Amino acid sequence: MSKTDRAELQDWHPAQVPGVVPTDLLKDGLIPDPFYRDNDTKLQWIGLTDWEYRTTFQADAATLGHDHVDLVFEGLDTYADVYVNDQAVLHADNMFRRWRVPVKGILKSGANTLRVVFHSPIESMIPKVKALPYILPAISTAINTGNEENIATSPYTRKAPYQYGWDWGPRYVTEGIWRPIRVETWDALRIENFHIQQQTINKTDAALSAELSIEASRATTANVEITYGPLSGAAFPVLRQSMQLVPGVNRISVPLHIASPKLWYPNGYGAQDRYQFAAAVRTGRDVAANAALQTGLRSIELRREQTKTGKSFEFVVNGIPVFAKGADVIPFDSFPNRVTPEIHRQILQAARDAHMNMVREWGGGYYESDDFYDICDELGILVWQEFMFGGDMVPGGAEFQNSVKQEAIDQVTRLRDHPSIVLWCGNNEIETGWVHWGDRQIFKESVSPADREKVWTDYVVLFHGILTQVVAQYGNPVPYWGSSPSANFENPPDSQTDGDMHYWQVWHALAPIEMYEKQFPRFMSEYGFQSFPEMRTIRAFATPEDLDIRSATMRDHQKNTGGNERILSYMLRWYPEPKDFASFVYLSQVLQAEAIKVGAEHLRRQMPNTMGSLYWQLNDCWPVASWASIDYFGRWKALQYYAKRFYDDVVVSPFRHDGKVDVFIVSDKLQPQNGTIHTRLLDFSGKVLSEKTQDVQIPAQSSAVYFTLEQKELLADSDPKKSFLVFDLAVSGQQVSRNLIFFDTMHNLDLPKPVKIETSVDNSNGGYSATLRSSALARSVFVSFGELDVKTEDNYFDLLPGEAVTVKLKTPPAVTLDQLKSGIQVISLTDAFPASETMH
Ligand code: BMA
Repeated sequence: MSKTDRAELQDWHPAQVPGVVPTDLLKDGLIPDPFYRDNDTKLQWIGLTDWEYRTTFQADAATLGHDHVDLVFEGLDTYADVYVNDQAVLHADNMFRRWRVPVKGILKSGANTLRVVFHSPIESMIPKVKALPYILPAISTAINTGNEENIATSPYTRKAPYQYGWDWGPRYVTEGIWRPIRVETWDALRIENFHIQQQTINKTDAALSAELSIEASRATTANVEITYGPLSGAAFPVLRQSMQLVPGVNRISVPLHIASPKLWYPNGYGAQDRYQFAAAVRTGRDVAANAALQTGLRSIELRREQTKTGKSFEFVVNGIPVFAKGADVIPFDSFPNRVTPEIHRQILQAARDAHMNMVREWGGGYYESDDFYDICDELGILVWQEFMFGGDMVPGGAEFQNSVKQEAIDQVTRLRDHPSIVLWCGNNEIETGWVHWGDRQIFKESVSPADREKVWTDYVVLFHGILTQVVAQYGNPVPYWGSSPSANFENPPDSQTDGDMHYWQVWHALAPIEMYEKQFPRFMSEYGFQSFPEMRTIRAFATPEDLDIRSATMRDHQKNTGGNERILSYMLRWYPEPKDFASFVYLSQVLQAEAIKVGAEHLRRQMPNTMGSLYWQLNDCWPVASWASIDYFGRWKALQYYAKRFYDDVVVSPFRHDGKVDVFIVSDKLQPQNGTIHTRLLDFSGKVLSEKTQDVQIPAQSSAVYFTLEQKELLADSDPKKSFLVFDLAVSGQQVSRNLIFFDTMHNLDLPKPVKIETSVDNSNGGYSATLRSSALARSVFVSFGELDVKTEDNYFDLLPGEAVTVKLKTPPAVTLDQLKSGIQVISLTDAFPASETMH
């Protein structure tokens, strides 16, 4: 199956379709685990090799009896020559396109051969790129300095950009039949596409049209029947329309109305009602073709209106401005064929559980499989969908531009009936890169003014011409946005007054975490902070001697140069040095969660000036130190638990600055609420130093300061190193949000140490739970169960002195109470520091 000198690969080996070569090599025992230790650095030859797939398949008389027999490829990765019975039928050159090849004349009854020859995307492109007058700046040259001949081929190849290496992912340039192949037969006609166009949607009426493209092989009269109804329930009306088909593609539009429709809402704003639609095309009495889909009915607007402070940037769904709470999503695996619907569901459910209502599908990966969007539809997670351009400049030329245009049509028509998709965005960071990045500056200076102009023109043609037009024509109507971040050329990208913004001074430029509170963007689509995945995850790729941030393995599982040291350097600004590697790992998660909490709560407090907070990043594509809040194995980091709290619909968010504390409440609720804020100043053993209770009326969708505490007055008789504030917000007698304020960083406080946490595990009310109690303040309490796969309902929380917290546990069926009792481990913040620390 390969053209390589490796002896073990001169034979044919079984391959899985859909799949890619590395996962077959792994399955067939020909390579070690690509994620183990630094194996990724040793397996680069796979992407430098040509590979061949072959199979035989049977065609029976019934198949061959049809007028048309097509081979349909849902995705070929990437440069592929396809042969049927040794006849060339297709040359593919874009991973994101779907291909349909008529093969009736080539197939014979009985056994037929199919051969797909993949050419290394790197090796085959290098000579072509070398022959160009200039080489475009790319992400992968910046990251992979050891790149073959150091030539970036990625800008010229329509293939998942992250596979060339990213600052959170290994370089695995895959090849293979990565999406399904099938044989499709048809006679007089086939439905090429079925789509429900949402014209105008409101609570009284949904004005829709059923749009059909029908490919006919001969002139004939057809009757189109459209049936529709709620997803769960009987289908109601049938609409019939007859039409005269001509050979070729015929389009028909059948208008329809649904009175008092049940609308689809994002998570937190209402239910996710959906409808089903079916189309049947009859010639005479026979159904010649049919198709079905389901969708949700909703109106969508990207509102950008002049305001006092610039221009707004907010998503308005069914007339409701939605504060977007969420995170950026990257591919779920370096090898896309390993991602199952269960993995998507697990992580999207975690997003919903953390009160997220939006994910941004970042442009450096691949267009997700249908199940991803089905789950987003079901869970009410809005999708900011990018075209797959991750940061490389783009070439021009008709061939490349047509390929992207076709790719965009394929993907937009595949995905346009998903109500969750509310934005198509041209690319990630190409515009801001061109304006702001050092490597682009060097490039600009290295080429002629005419070439520089051409590179920019090629950018504008693609992202403000071709893609704008594809989305307008096929997009259902969903708004288009040229680049993230940008201000649609009305302002420079990364503006604080217009468009969306990525903020990376915290982290990449080592700015203080508190700088998050000095940003006032209209919509923050990226900001992030790294941490390590938990020890169980690390042990899956590292040996005991690797457990050091400077080891080759731990450096390899950190793709952002200097990232491990960066975590440590930030850590030492707030905390004492952790006592060992496991403590460092734990503390890195606490630090990340605390940092993003500062940013997220600040952004929410700026509502409605700011209308979105998407932190970088939700997930990982392999086990690694990264900005993710959920690791590769689906395990929640501290940040995911924190997100559940800081993204809750109603939060109390005290903001300490300039010697005072402004006590905000932020509410995303559509109804006003009455509540009370209970404020306590406590010492670390739980003694109440002062307290007050205030009734509050919380308007719908609001952020406001309810009162301000002067630190001087408040702490008149108390030691700021030994006391802290607790804010508890209750609505209708129910506790809904808690927040703590300390008066210094953790390493300057006299935190109690060691803290003894009493723990019991019980089996009551039909499930396991753990109850924790401490006589002194215990911060960032982390409950784990060794190698047992136990999911805790909450974790990394603060345990107030004397207060009992019960956490529900989710375990695999075989786990017993005794195992839980002997496996439970509980640590809190000060356990991470050496015993000799001055804390007491
Ligand atoms: C962002 C993203 C990614 C990158 C991340 C972390 O700007 O768009 O390109 O992984 O930064 O550096």
